[in-house]
Amino acid sequence: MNSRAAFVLVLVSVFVLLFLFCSPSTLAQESLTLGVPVTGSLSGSGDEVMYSVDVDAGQHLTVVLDATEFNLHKYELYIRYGALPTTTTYDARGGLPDADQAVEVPNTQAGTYYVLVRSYSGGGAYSLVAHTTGTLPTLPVGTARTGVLQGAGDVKLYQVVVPAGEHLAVVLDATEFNLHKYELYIRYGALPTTATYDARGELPDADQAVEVANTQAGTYYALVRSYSGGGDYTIVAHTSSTFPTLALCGPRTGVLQGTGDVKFYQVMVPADEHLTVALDGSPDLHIYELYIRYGALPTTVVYGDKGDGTGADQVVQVAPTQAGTYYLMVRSYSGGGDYVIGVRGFCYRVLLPLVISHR
Ligand SMILES: [Ca+2]
Ligand SMILES: [Ca+2]
Ligand SMILES: [Ca+2]
Repeated sequence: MNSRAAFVLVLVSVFVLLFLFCSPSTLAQESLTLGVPVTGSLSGSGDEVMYSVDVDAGQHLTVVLDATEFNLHKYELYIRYGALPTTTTYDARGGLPDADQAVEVPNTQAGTYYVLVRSYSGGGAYSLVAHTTGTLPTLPVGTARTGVLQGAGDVKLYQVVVPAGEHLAVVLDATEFNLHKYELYIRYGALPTTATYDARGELPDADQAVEVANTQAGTYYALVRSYSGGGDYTIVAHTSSTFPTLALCGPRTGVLQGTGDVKFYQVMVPADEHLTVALDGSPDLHIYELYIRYGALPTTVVYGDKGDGTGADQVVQVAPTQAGTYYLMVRSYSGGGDYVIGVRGFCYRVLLPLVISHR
């Protein structure tokens, strides 16, 4: 073999080896077990890690990437059935702006899906988990769950299963740092993103609520995101049967943790009444707010009436009422403490004549 032929042979060998090493089909894949997170890390821009997950047919498969540091880096997440995805060939890709991502396959084929985790910019540690409906975190109606947002850009996902025709409300209550800014999105049948959703919370701080006035039967997905800051929270899904209710007779007590904290109530009334709801807060030098709205949760900008007291005590009124449900929001503008909230006068005017007339 002359030196020229030897050189060509070496060159060909190098290309074959390079092809074998760099071809995606030879990238090592860690296999994911449904519901079991694995940890990994991206070393920097362009770094890629491949995973595989085996599923049965007809599942709603969700793969969730949760950067455990540097949530504001930009990562990408791709999924593909039966073959390795690339940045240009895939079945689905994550649609969130930062590091935390999720992809889903609404109706799986039986077999193996391949998942590509990629850094668009930056690197750091993450956890990755594949879920089907049986393992994705669930909000059972009426039962609060606790969670943590690590900091700006961190994302958590939940599913809520409801029958048709319910008024669904998902309430996020930061249990610390109420003045951080959190976001809450909801979507029917598919994961919401910050750009694609059915409804989003509109309160200015951490505490948020989203609602669906008249549900479809099936699964809603809720996305909690930190716009800035992090901390502990509780999250709960309510339908009208579990939403905190103000009785027409008898007040309720509650607590505002501090500035920015929010609590909600519903009150059901007949038509053509004069509804007065009074908040007696303490200490009186704190400033609390009270909002009321018919048929939907009030926000700080959309409401039927707002109390105009100068301290912790507030009153809202509606006259004449529409038949149905009014929603109340108690909010701390400054400070925190105990309060009593109740419907004023209704017991006497509505229920006493009923009692008398039945004698
Ligand atoms: Ca994260
Ligand atoms: Ca709160
Ligand atoms: Ca008071």
